[in-house]
Amino acid sequence: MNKRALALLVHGGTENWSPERWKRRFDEVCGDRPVWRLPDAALDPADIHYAAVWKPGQGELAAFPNLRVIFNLGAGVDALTADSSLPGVPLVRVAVEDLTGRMTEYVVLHVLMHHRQELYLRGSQREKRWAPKSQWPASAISVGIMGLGTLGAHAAEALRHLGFRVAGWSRSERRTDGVECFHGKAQLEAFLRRTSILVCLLPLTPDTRDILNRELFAKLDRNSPLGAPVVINAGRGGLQNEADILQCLDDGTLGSASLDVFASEPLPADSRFWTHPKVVLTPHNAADTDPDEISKYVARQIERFEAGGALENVVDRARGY
Ligand code: NDP
Ligand code: OXD
Repeated sequence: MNKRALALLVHGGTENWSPERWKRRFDEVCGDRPVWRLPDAALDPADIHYAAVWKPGQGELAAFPNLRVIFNLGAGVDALTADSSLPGVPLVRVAVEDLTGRMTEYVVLHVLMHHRQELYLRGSQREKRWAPKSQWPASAISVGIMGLGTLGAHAAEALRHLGFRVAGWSRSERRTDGVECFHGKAQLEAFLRRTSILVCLLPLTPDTRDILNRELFAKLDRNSPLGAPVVINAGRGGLQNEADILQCLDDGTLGSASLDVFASEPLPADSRFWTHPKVVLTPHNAADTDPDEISKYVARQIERFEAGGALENVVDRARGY
């Protein structure tokens, strides 16, 4: 009997999300399992038992009557949970060492960039100005990470080893060595009051949408050597109120920001974020999901599932992440 087929729906539009590249990798790791890159007019939708997807169109997955499992090819599933016709089968997300390590690199890079006054120093270099300002130690800076899950907990550990005072905020109570842990709405203000560099690694859900807004920024610590606080968002664009960020950078409520994600991606050419002197912008590449690693991860999970084993990293649909 033919192995149950897998449909590949990849709509990222960037080099890492080249559908041809993902198809080649899935063909290699799936052996004799048919892998269909969609759209393909020759496909009978009833043959599809598994779907591996990145930003599928609304309703695309509902076309497969025999679907057993959906594998999201990234960590965040907001593009899927937004689809009201999403089949009620298990939805598996990515939570692997490779992706986690990449996000920690991004977080450490950007925390250090603001802590070590890189925006000022690059400006000095452009102007051939030899004028170092005094530099404080990492221990003078309190970093607060919103989201203490797979990514947040790992980044917290790396920052702690560099000497930063690290706290985290989650939905439920968490304990992480050397990290001051806060949870729930009731503890959010205390978490913000002690935070001078805020890192956001939350998933986008109805509870977290627009959470990064003026009211929240106004509660951050302004008494650190940085002066005005810094925001780093690598979660999702929908977590941030973009008009508030721009206004807060302009009026000094925020000192600077690193933004990897935006409400509209690709970021429109007329966005002020592109040229804002206090913004360090990256094009949603804080942590790429690697086709080599993730195709193997999906193939392994399918083999285990067909052998009667449990799927890993299944999304809790009620929580939305
Ligand atoms: P996890 O599900 O492992 O962790 C999510 C964390 O957020 C948990 O600590 C969770 O709390 C917390 N959280 C969720 N909702 C709330 C809430 N309402 N209030 C307080 N805390 C909340 O996710 P990951 O760490 O794997 O990934 C996080 C996000 O990072 C992804 O959803 C994705 O959007 C983004 N991402 C971005 C990438 C990029 O390149 N820019 C790459 C990869 C991911 P609790 O611990 O109690 O469950
Ligand atoms: C992800 C992403 O969620 O790359 O994995 O944004």
